[in-house]
Amino acid sequence: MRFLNEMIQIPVCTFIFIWVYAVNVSAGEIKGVVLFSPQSVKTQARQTMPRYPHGKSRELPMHGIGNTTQAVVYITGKFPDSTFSTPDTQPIMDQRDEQFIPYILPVLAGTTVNFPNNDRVYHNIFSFSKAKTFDLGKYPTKTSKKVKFDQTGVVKVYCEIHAHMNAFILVLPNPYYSVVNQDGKFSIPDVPAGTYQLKIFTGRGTESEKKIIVNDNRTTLVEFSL
Ligand SMILES: [Cu+2]
Repeated sequence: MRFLNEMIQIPVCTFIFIWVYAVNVSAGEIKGVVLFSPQSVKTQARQTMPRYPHGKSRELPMHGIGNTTQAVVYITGKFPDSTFSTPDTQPIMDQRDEQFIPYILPVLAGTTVNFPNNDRVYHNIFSFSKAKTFDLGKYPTKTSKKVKFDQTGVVKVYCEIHAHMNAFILVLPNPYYSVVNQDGKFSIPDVPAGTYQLKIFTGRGTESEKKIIVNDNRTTLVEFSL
C-alpha cells in the first residue's frame, strides 16, 4: 500500500512542479516589422548633431541604412517583477574605421559597456548627456575602457578627435528590447503578459509608439511605418 502511495505521489509532484514552473515563465512574444520610407532613410543619413551643450550645430554624416543598427524597439510599463539582472557579458561599443559600431546600442540600466579601440589611431570618447556624462581621455589601439550606465535615458557618444564619429547608447529600464534588423524585422521574446507602450528609437529620437497587449503563449504582431 505504501509502495502504491509513493508511486502515485511522484507523478503528482512532478505535475505540480511543471504547472508552477509554467505559470512562472508564462509570457508572450512581440514580433513586428518597421517600414522605413525613402524619406525617413534619407533624413537619417545626415543630421544636425551638436557635440557640445553650447556649441554650434553642424552637419555630420550619420550611418545610413544597411551598415549598422538604425533602430531599436523597446517597451515601457509595469512588470510583475521589476528587478532585472544585467547581462554577464558586457556589451561592446566598438571603434573601427573611425566609426562607432553599433550606431545605436540598447542596454539595461546598470550595464557596463566596453569601448575597445580597434583603430590604428587614438580616440577620445565622451558624452555630455544628462543620463551619463563622461570623458575617457585619449587611448591607443588595442586598448579598451569601460563605462557603467546606471540612469535610463539617451546617451549621445562622440569622439573628441574625430568630429564625424557619433553614436547612441539607449539606457532602458527593462531587458525587453530588440534591435531592428536590416529587413526591418524585430522580435522581443519572453515578455510577461500585460499592457505596454512599444516604442521605436532611431537616430532622431523616440519616433513612434503604440499601446500593445501581450498574452501568455501568444505572439503580438506590430507594424511601424516611419
Ligand atoms: Cu576618434
